[in-house]
Amino acid sequence: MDRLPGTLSVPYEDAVSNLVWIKLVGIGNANVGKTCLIKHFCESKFNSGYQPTVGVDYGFKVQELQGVDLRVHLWDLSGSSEYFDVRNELYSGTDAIFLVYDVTNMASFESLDQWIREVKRYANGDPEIFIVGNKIDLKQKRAVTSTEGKKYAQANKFKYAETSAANGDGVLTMFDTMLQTVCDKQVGGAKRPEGAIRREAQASEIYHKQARS
Ligand SMILES: Nc1nc2c(ncn2[C@@H]2O[C@H](COP(=O)(O)OP(=O)(O)OP(=O)(O)O)[C@@H](O)[C@H]2O)c(=O)[nH]1
Ligand SMILES: [Mg+2]
Repeated sequence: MDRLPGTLSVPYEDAVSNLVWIKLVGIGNANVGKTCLIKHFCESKFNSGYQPTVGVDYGFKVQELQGVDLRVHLWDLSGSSEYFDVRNELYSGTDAIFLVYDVTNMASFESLDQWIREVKRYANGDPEIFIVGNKIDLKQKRAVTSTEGKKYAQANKFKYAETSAANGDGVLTMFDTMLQTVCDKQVGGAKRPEGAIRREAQASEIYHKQARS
C-alpha cells in the first residue's frame, strides 16, 4: 500500500500496541561464547576468531512464537571486569538473562556465583536466569560435566541448557525456551493481568522513540 514517507496508515499508538518487546541479556566470563551464541541466533553465523566485546554489543531478531512476532533485543555484555560499570547500567528492565560458561573451562564455571551476585545487585524486576554450558562440541576438552552444570542450576532454581555456538546444537532450543518462559510469566502469570505485555510493549516503544529523538 502506498503511503507518504514518514506517515503511518494507522495511529502510532495502534501500530505499536500489538508489538511485544523482550530484552535478553548475555553475561559470563570473557571468551565463553556469548557473542557467538547471539550471532548464531540472529544470523546463523559462527566466527572461530575471538574478538572480545568492547563494553557492550547488541543484536535484534523478530522471532515468531505461537503466532506472535516477538521483537527480541539481545544485549551482549563484555565479560571483562574492566567493563563492570558499563554492565551495571544495562541490567535494568531485563526479562531474562543467559549466564554462559565454557564447559572446557572450569574457572568460567566457578565464576557463576560472582555473576549471580552482580545480577541480584543490579537487575530489577527479578529476571529469569538461564545457566548455559557452551562449547559442547569440544568433547575431548570437556572439564565440567553435564551433571555438575545441571546440579548448579537446580540448586539455584535456574533453568539449564547446553549449547554449541560452533555447530548450533541446542542454541535455538535455548533461546526458544527463554522466550517461552518470559511470555508465560508476562501473559499467563497470575501476578500480571492479561494485556500487561502489550501495554509494556507500547510504553517501551514510546521510550525508544523518545530516546531516539
Ligand atoms: N568450539 C567452539 N568455540 C566457540 C563456541 N562458542 C564460541 N567459541 C569461540 O570462543 C571464542 C570466544 O567467543 P565469543 O563469543 O567472542 O566470547 P564472549 O563470551 O563474547 O567473550 P567477551 O566478549 O570477551 O566477553 C571465539 O574464538 C569463538 O569462536 C563453541 O560453541 N564452540
Ligand atoms: Mg563478546
